[in-house]
Amino acid sequence: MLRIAVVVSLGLAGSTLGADPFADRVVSYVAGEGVAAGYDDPTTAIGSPTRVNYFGDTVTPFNTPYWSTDVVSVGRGGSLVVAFDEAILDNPLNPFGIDLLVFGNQFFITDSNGRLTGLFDEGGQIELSADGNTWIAVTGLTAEGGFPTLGFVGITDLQFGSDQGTGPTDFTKPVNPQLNWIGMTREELAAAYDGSGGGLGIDIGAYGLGSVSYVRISNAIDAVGIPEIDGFAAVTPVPAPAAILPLAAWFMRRRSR
Ligand SMILES: [Ca+2]
Ligand SMILES: [Ca+2]
Ligand SMILES: [Ca+2]
Repeated sequence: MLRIAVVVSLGLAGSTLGADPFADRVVSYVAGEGVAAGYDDPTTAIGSPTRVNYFGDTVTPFNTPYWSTDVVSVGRGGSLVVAFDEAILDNPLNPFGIDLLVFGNQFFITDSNGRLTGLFDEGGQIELSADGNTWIAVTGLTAEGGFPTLGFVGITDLQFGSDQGTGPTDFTKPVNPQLNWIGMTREELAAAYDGSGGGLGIDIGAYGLGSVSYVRISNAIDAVGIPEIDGFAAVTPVPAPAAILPLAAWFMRRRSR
């Protein structure tokens, strides 16, 4: 009996079961210059990214969260630091090597035929830290430079988000970073998300980090754009089938005794 209990607890240690995959605490926030009235509540970056916006509309890559109860702005010269209670790990089982997802309120721009032509990205510098003291800058990526949020799978009205599709997307699953979305229709894009809720994917291992507990978003004093931050998520590892099956068979043998 004792032996079984130990095995079960080890099994849970590798998952997010019982733990919140989202940012847990605001460490500091400086609004900076140019922030619109009311968009200075950093607690809007804690917990799950927005699936249904303040007005009851579904969040899609074409209808992103924009109300002050959903997102916080990082103005010119401003910064936001959040902390995770459970450290984000450079787990080799994380899809595409991506360990951390940053959710802003960027959105895709479409042409008159509804095909994707660009991303409306208002920037935001990202830095990572294991201890809250030593920071590593994320290069070549911006806080609003990732895949815009998709709240549900099977949405009919992707443009305006008037329906909630067939079920929630996974905010801990990254979109394939190699996805070439230029020229796609809205429907093709949603299908290519493959159940993911979007977000900017970061491989913390690429920056020499084995774990990250703090994330800082900042904005230069002379920046053109002012980004909005909606949330942060740790990626859920996906064990390879070869690793799962023997373990599952072992559990079934135990249970049948
Ligand atoms: Ca990684
Ligand atoms: Ca924005
Ligand atoms: Ca939010």
